Amino acid sequence: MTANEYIKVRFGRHMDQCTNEEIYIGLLEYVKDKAKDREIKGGKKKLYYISAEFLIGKLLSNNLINLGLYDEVKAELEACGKSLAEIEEIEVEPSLGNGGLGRLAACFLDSIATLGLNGDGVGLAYHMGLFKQVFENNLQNEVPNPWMSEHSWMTKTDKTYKVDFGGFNVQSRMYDIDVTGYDSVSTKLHLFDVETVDESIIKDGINFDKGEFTKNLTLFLYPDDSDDNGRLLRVYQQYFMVSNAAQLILDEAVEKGSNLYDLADYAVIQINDTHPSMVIPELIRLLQIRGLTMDEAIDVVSKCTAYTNHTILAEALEKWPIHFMMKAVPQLMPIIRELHNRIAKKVSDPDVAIIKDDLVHMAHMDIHYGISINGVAALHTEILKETELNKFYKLYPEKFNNKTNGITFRRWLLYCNPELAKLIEELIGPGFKKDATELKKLEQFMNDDAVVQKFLDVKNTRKTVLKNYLAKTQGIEIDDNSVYDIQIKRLHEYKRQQMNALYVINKYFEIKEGKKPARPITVIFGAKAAPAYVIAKDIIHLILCLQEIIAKDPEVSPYLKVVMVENYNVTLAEKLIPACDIHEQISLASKEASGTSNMKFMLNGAVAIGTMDGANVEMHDFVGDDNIYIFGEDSDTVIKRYADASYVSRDYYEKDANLKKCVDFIVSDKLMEVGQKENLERLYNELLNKDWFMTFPDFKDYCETKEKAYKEFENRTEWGRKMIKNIANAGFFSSDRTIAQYNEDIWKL
Ligand code: GL9
Repeated sequence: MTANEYIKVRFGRHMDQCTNEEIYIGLLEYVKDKAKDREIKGGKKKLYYISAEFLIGKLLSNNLINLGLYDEVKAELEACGKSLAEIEEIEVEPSLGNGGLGRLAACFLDSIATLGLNGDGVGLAYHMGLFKQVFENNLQNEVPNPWMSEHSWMTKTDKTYKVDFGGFNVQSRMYDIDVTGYDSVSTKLHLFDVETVDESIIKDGINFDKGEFTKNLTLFLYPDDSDDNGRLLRVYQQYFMVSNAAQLILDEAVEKGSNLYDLADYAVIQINDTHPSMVIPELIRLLQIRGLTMDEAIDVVSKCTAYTNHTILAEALEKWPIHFMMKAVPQLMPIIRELHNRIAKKVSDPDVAIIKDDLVHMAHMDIHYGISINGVAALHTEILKETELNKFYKLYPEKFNNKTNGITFRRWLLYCNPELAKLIEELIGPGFKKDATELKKLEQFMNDDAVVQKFLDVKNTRKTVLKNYLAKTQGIEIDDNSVYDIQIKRLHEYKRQQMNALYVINKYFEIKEGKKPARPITVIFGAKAAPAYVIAKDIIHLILCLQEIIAKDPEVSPYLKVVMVENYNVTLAEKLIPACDIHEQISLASKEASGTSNMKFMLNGAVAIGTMDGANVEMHDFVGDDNIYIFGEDSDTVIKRYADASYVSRDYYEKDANLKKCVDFIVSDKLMEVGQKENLERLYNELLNKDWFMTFPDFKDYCETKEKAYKEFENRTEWGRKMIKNIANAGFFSSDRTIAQYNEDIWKL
């Protein structure tokens, strides 16, 4: 049945008689039906990818592409005067993730289904997602981001579980989202919700009563954890997620014939960051209830779990106070103590203990009791082995492995940049759609100027698409003849948006002094700041203030434009990335575990300016010095600076007059005209007295490297060759490669 016929049956009317809403609902159901036809006939062993975040983005087009229906449906719609792009606007993007970690989980699900692997995602159905960002008076405000509606990708199942907390229990329900593989099977993302959740307790912005756990459990992702109830809520959420996952895993294994002693033949669990770590004691607990001894249960579970580390920042390596655990999940504490004691008997070093100073170290539990621990890029894994987790590496060298991140080329090329996909297909045929390494064949065209011009033309087309999109959706005007310089990622000091902002100030002064750039520059930012992360919000404030004063300055605005897009999300990324000329990957070396937008930009023919950090290092290995702009101190230097505590930001400020001038501008009268004194002074003082992520030592090199990049951008043909070199070498960064490696080394499905 075609979509048109399906809709006719559903609504009793031909497509051209239906509203866009009706067509959207019809297509949604049509796709669900088609996905059902392809449901994987599972083998014995199954992967459960448990994650607090799944940043899935809109699904309609993605699913149509993966099901091979995209062109057909698009044509059907066009035949009756409708446009898929307009229908797509009806879909609301769920904000079930914060950044790379959540988007990675979504790319992984796509690749798992595409490779035909028996694996499902497990997470939570947050009603309001993270939050929706709105700007007011140059400040970030947060409001709820509801996305569930009667007609959505979620299908209500009849699976419900009881989850016990200290002093009360709740009833859960499982909702499923189909995950369609590209020309392959479909699998599932299971999202659990609480039957008693109550959206009406949300008041002004994203505030709600944090103590009403039965009502608030699945309202938000990462609720504010600046007080005890907020932190407790996170423990409740995590336990709710893993208790449901554990019950589901055991049910499914038993259904397939497991006697539970052989659970590892039926299930392997990937623990995505430490949020799902409690799945280990929870499974042990449930196995004991089902008749295994503690010894047996520990033995069984120790063969089933694997842990991925996504960061070396201490703030993200969760440690929960015992008194929280006793309050929220008292049934787990005896098991966690037992797990702790067994290790303590063998290894006396408190640094590797599970319980230390009355805190439960979640990552430590994962490492001792799992089969694998992996980092997410080569450099990151080395840092884990040599420094952060060195003591664990010495204990279990065989458990450590690297899995460099990847992205799905379906969403990040075929869907978001059809013009580029078409050009590539014309040049090397369609094989790259299934085997990303075939992109390498593009290198043969690097010296063919006519072909190079075609890549430049596609880029220009996409720049105009972005220009029109921003005008329409955000009321922002940009010049598509300018160079687009883009930094999009969570707002965090280690990612150093503040350094990019200082560069903007530097350029503002240069223009004022008469040094005009060869071509206008458009600096685009997109970032949400965690609601309780004060300095991150101050950095957003600075950027928005710069945007305003530069736009109002007739001397500067013809040459420089700053744009901070509102509510940066997957949908915006899909428009920004294909249009980008230069992308900013400027984290302090050693701090960005991998980065994944870097890969998306590379695939879309943008050139990076970046530090030797995360996956940038591997990108550099592939394309060489001429095709990526590397600057700044390397990770060894940075790690030494931290170790000997030798960094004093003020020394740099005093010695470098240009840097001083840029930093001082943050608290100048000019900025105070549009900004808030409190925020700007706080940021200024932070940089001057701390600058924990060392922007000042890299600033000069950063400015000079950007000048070089802008200059080389003017040699259009040479630039086009750089673009091709980047696209041709992006194949390694397909999540199909990453997932194949996970399966070969860890999951063994
Ligand atoms: C992150 C890292 O910061 C990124 O460098 C990495 O690419 C991704 C995926 O591995 O993981 N770690 C982390 O905690 N987040 C990351 O993005 N956080 C969020 O997304 C909230």
